[in-house]
Amino acid sequence: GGPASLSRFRGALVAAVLGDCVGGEFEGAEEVPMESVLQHLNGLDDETKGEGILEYSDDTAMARCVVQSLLTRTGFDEQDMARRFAKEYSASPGRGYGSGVIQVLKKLSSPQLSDVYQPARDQFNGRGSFGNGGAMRAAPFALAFPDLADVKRFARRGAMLTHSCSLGYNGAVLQALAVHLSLQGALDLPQQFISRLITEMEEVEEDEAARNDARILKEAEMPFSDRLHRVRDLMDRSKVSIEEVISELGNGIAALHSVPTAIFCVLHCLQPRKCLPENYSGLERTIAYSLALGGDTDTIACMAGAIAGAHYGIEAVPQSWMRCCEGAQDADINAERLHMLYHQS
Ligand code: 8NA
Ligand code: MG
Ligand code: MG
Repeated sequence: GGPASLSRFRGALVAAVLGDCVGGEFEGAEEVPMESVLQHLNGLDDETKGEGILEYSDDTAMARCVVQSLLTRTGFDEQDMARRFAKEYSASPGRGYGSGVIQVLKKLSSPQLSDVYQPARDQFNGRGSFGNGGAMRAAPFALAFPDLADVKRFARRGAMLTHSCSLGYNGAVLQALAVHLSLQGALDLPQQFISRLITEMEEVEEDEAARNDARILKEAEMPFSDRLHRVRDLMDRSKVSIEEVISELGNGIAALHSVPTAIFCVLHCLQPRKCLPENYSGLERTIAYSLALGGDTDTIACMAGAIAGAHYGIEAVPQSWMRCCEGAQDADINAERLHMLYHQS
């Protein structure tokens, strides 16, 4: 479909869920042979398996709260979103949440709470979390707001409900930007896509608070922009090993070690790759490749899935994968609602 077509919305929201569900199998694994990935994915074609075999985790649980909040409030409402996060956590605490964020989610359910951003600020001795929990649920912001400034602003504020460190919330801004650009068809020109992300993130990271956080954590002055330059360098190379991707970009639970990685996975899989089956669509390649990196596989595949899904559209999503993943049908229905909201505003 054309820019911001319904197919792209459906692809983005559904593929994020698929990435989370199929990625759960390898979460935390240090090494994941491609053979194991392909075996796992081939198993999804098994017709005897019914829907919902693979459960979604915190990534999808929180993204669903973001979607419901944006749709119900027809825009960003931090009180409502915070309430939904807290309610979802208390209803299903076993979805694999990060060990720190659980404290925030418990505090957010307190009726006495006056500032919904305060629990996140209290994390890690007042430094806030730099985990990828804000970024993993950022895609819906790109699917609700057509305006780039809104996408940046609301993705940031939505992430700050749990992640007050700039290395956490700026990961969410980057992820939402990547989905926004992909939705417009920007991945047709990959070089321009990455340059645009670098320009945008350089502006985002000019911020004094961001510079201060980077200094304290002994990161590059503009950590996300720096990593995006590494993504561009890796893109330009004819051969890149999994080990190099991991050492250059990371595969961990920090937003800095996973959002640029997810973006790289999408860019790398725009073309067919020798290590991946020829009959795979670009979207299937992206998810399979994300899993083969190991580490925080569910979250990296979820983020890469959202960006890739916005590019290839729902037609690139295998029906058999969709049938196996909990929440995929809901995501498909919600994508249509977000598409309407996006085109209304
Ligand atoms: P979070 O905010 O609890 O952060 C995740 C972890 O990052 C924390 O538990 C800390 O260990 C560390 N961390 C974050 N900020 C700081 C800081 N300022 N100083 C020191 N340590 C810090 O949770 P989140 O919502 O960001 O969760 C991110 C990931 O955790 C997601 O991938 C999610 O799926 C989940 N998860 C991951 C794994 C895994 O093995 N990769 C396992 C279970 C859950
Ligand atoms: Mg998870
Ligand atoms: Mg994860």
